[in-house]
Amino acid sequence: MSALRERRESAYDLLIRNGRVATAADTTLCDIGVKGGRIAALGRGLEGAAREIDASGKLVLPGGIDSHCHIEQLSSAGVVSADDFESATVAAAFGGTTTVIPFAAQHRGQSLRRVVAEYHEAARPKAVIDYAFHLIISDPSPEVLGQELPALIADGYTSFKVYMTYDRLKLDDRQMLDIFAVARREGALVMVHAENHDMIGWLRDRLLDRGLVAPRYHALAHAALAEGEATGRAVSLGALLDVPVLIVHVSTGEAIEAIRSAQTKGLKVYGETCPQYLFLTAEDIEKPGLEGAKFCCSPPPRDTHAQEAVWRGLQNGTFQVFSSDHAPYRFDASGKLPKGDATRFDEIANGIPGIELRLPLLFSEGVGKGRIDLNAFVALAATNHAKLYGLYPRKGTIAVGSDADIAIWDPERAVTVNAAMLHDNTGYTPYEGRPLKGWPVTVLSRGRIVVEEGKLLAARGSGEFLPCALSDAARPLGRLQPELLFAARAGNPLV
Ligand code: DUC
Ligand code: ZN
Ligand code: ZN
Repeated sequence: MSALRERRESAYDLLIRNGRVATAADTTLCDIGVKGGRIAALGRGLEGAAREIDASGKLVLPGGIDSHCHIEQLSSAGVVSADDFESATVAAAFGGTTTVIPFAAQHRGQSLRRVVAEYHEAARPKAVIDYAFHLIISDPSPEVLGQELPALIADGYTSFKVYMTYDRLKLDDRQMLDIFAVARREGALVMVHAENHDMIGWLRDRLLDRGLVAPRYHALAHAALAEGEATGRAVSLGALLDVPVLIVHVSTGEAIEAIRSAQTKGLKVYGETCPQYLFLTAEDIEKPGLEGAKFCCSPPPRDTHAQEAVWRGLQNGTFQVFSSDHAPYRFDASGKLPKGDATRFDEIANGIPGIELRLPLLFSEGVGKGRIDLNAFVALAATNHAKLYGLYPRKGTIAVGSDADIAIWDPERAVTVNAAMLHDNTGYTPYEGRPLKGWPVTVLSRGRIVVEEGKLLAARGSGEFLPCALSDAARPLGRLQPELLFAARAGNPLV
């Protein structure tokens, strides 16, 4: 064998040939050469690899990033989600996702550092794809604000979620400002669950007083106005301190308007939405008996007008990211229905599964039906998540030097959703019976084949932790309000 031939044969570990390669920017017919887990070359007619995949007729896309999912998390009401890091990451991979960013969730009184260590212990032996962590802060004590949070941000936990509702998670405006001030100083990104706690509580109590306990009343208590008000307030709190904010799981026109109007003013306000707000409505929660509990999440699915507003928000760039908010609970007393048949709407565990179907749903109904183009799909599925959370360009794109995290999609594959075909541990899917077109058939993580033609090939524990960098998205505008400028002159250390 000549020296030249030997050199050619060892050029790549893997070649993906003849696929239509799409990024958030463009679509090209080309080959991808992978070496040492990274993309080593993009071009036509690449040669010399130990293994080749023929992607003729297929789409070759960056693996998805699901930056909002709850895995092995104990809810604030004490219910454990159905998936562990193995079942959740396997399900994610089968749906074309190669990175997840779940939460290390602090309950009141807990040390954030300890919480993070526990989530690592849970994830390390089980994850089959790569993962980072956001923090959930429910107890912004002086210790958390002054020491734990800055140290954790420096260690690669550069985003955190705060809640404006839920009895055991809710922060008041003052606590939110305390956390925003730390985010500003350290360069971290704040994610906000925006619903007005008192509006929801007031409505809930009126409904319960009247004996109205069925799941359908969950959607009534979580009024669209409660989400709109809290979204506007979160935007104002961010503007007061010149802190970028990301409003998560946006479901309604009122909230979309608040986000859009802030963006129009030039504020760094970002939006996330999820499959449940495009593909479900409050009518699903009205299903007979307790069946509607399968569709209860917060905020709840709303009506077809809200669905249209969410589609428009995806089309006009109000939303940067499309995540699952995967929060799976089994349909029994261990999960959704803590009091069995006697469970009232306000006792139902909030959350629905979606980690595997997130991208097939958006591809089929978005790209397939001409609502968004393929490059917008890639941005919403992967690239923008990596940019917002400090993982770009290692993750979220197909470029020389990036990790070879790739999903090869058959755009013609027809699939009818049923719970038995999915890989999570929920036991049901809210999307049962949906006909979809387009499916990820081969999924690679750092060049390793994780899923191929319906088979899992990656080993438990082969996923790696990803520390996140600070992102440009989280950098303040530098436009201080007069009140804050005054405080800064007076030497306020938070400014
Ligand atoms: N709402 C949340 O805030 N988190 C998990 C699921 C849900 O419905
Ligand atoms: Zn939330
Ligand atoms: Zn959530």
